[in-house]
Amino acid sequence: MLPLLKIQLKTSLTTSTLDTCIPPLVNKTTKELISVSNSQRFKKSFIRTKVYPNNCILARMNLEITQAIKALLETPQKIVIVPHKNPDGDAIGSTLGLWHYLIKKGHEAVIVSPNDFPKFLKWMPGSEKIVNFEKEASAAKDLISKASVIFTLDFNHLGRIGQLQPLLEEATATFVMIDHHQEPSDYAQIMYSDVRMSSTCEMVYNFVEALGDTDLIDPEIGICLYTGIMTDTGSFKFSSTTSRTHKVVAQLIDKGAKNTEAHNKVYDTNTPSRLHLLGCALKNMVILEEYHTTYITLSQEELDQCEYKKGDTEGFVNYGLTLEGIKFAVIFIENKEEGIIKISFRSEGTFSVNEFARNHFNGGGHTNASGGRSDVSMEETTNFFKSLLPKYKEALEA
Ligand SMILES: [Mn+2]
Repeated sequence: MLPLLKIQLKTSLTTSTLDTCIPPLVNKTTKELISVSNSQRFKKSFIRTKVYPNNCILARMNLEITQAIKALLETPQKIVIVPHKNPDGDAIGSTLGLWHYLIKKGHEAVIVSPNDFPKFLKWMPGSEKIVNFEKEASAAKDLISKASVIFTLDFNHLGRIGQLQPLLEEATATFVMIDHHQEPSDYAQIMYSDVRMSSTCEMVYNFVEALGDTDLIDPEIGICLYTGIMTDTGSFKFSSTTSRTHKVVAQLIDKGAKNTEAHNKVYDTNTPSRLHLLGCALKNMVILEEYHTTYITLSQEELDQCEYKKGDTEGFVNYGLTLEGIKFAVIFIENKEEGIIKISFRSEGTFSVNEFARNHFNGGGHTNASGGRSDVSMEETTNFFKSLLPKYKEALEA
């Protein structure tokens, strides 16, 4: 993989003012940019974007990135699009939205997912064409080795793609990252990384818009992007939701995305066993008022009793935050097969569960939503978790 052009948009601007601003002009053409980095081929070189005024959201893709992408996609490419392992609504929505768009533009494109995704996303147009690496390893290998461009969507480092990691590390394609997670690693030659974005789907909209192609957005692209924005913003309620998010969603509805259908198909497809599992989770909820914290545990035995299927526990962690005065909610889910406890963290306000997960549970994510893992037993894990809380007492009161 040759470093072609490193561009990173990574600033921590306020998201309180909602108007968009135009990125500053860059006085270099894409050819110049590419030749600059070609001369330093094996050096890791970032071309950083300028600092933006402190009171605006850069809602659109910056000019340098746009130029680089345009140059890259000028001729038909063999493209592989990769979401993270255990893909969620945003990962599947963004890869499918981009896939439909790239096909329309005349590229050969395919989505290779590290593993399967939940049933409540399988209605999305094109989802049946996604290549599942766990089931079709040799086809996936072949596609990745022959790709000229690899898009990685909704994750920030190659450790998030499980068994696909070594294949992507060996790939000779040009990498494009589109992602909104914090602290992205620098494997991609072109990085469209912006932690202020509500979702990768919103960024794919920006991507299509920057390339001047909003006319190509049809009901299929629209519903894919709508669904990812909807799931990643908790139906437009998380603090990452801006007026720009609503404007993008409005555009998608105008383009034919059936918004009510997306809500029904994602949220109103419970099975009795899933509701029983939710009941079990809520029964197990422990409330630590002193620390404005709640946590839920689900053992493998409890999962088995409720005929657990992938995706069944999606969203359970959020129930803790619906309690008055609770700022920090956690769910610990045992996975006997992998020998780990999978953990999801959610917070309200300024308490960073990204840092918490990073510092103590081999994970990370966003300020208000992150994940992690533990290799010891459930009891040891929750005891360790509780032992950490006094240190954060003040932060959890803020
Ligand atoms: Mn996302």
